[in-house]
Amino acid sequence: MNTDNREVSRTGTYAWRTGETGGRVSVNLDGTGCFEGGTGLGFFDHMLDSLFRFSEFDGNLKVEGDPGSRHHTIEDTGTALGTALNEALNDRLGINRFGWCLCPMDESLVRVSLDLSGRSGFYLFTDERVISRGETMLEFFRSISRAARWTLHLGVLHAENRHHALEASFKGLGLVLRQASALGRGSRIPSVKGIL
Ligand SMILES: [Mn+2]
Repeated sequence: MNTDNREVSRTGTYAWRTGETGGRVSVNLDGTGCFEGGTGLGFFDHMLDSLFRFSEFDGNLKVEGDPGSRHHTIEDTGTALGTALNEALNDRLGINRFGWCLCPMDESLVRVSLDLSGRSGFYLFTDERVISRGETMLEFFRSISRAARWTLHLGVLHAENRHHALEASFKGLGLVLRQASALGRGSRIPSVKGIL
């Protein structure tokens, strides 16, 4: 076994085809923030571009979405990306594990806290006047959290504009992913249990 994690390529891929959507995705945790491809949903692609930019991961995504349902396209893209990220994180050896930030965008302020724990969870606090619990874009955070096996707390602390609040959420997730996935602990598993 190679215990020098810097020599292990931290990449993941996933391809899928269901009755609703299909596609393939590849990610590289040690990238430069370059995002290629898309889902055909302009606003969602803008959000994914922000996520990759600030995580400094490289991503290539080709999704044939469900023309009848944005919900299916967004949810399945989250599952695919999460599955690829889980593969790229491998045994999670040597990572920081935790990441957190307060991310502003104009009047909106979002708190993002991430634990690459190996346990799936998504917890939401939100200003329901602007981002309701039924907001379709939130399906992405739910499905990626499930597939990537991480615990994510998203808090929309203040918002007056949906676009700004969502963009701060995606940028914030990028920032905390960069922090939590960064290598800095040699060959240690960052858990007292010894496994993530
Ligand atoms: Mn924007």
